[in-house]
Amino acid sequence: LQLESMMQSALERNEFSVFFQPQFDLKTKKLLGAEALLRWNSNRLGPISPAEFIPVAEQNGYIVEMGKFVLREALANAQTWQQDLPYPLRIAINLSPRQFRDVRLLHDLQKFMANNVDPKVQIELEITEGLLLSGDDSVKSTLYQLHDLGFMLAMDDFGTGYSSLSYLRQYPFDVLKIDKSFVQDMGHDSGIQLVNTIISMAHGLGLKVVAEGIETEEQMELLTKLGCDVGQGFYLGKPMPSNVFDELITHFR
Ligand code: G
Ligand code: G
Ligand code: MN
Ligand code: NA
Repeated sequence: LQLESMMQSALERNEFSVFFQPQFDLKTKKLLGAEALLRWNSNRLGPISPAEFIPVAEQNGYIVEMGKFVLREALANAQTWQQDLPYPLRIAINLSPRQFRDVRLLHDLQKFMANNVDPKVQIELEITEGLLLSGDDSVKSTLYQLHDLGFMLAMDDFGTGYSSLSYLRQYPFDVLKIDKSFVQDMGHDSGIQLVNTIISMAHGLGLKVVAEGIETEEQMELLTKLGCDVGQGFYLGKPMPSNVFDELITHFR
């Protein structure tokens, strides 16, 4: 209840910011882009985790305003970064179910896309499995419309919900993000086999694979050997403020 009332004024007080966690091509080691992650540093309570405040914002609908803020910040930075890069930069943005179902979503994203002056920048929308469970036709139709508008679509936290890989065939996903729990289970042979199977099946369905939660060199090397396309995790880079990402970009131009 306290969070809820504080949230209303937090945007105006500039308590929110967007951090960027780098994603790397595991074969070439090139910086591909970043996942945008919302951060809240409350004047009263200090840093509050999105795991805590996002569910509240989903409940009261405030997530829609927050989402626009994230998109605005992410696109403004991406345009600047793209000017320094000889290849397309990809920025991933999380969409929670409430945002996805909001009637204004398509219109807002379309507007942002039109103002995104550098068409090289690719925007990837991360969606969780839970959204697909409803089997709702409007979800499918929205996914196709977003894809037609030029957004890339990623299935986030894959494996933590109930959907299967074959189920993904019905939707226009470009990317599958293996949940960090699977990466952390690669200490066992059975864990490695599981990740291997997910990667092969995803590739069979024409999806690129991003592994998240890479915390060690061993995990990165195993995933590279298994043919995983993209890596993300504390070992490769923590979520960082945009001015720190500015610095990272300079090594790849
Ligand atoms: O960055 P961190 O691991 O603390 O994020 C915790 C959770 O909050 C993750 O599930 C992540 O997807 C979600 N999250 C972070 N930023 C955003 C955002 O901008 N929008 C939405 N909808 N979820 C976010
Ligand atoms: O649900 P989603 O995948 O969007 O959540 C991303 C979350 O994972 C962010 O909160 C981010 O801070 C966190 N994260 C990113 N890299 C790592 C990692 O290597 N290890 C762990 N434990 N968490 C990570
Ligand atoms: Mn995510
Ligand atoms: Na995830």
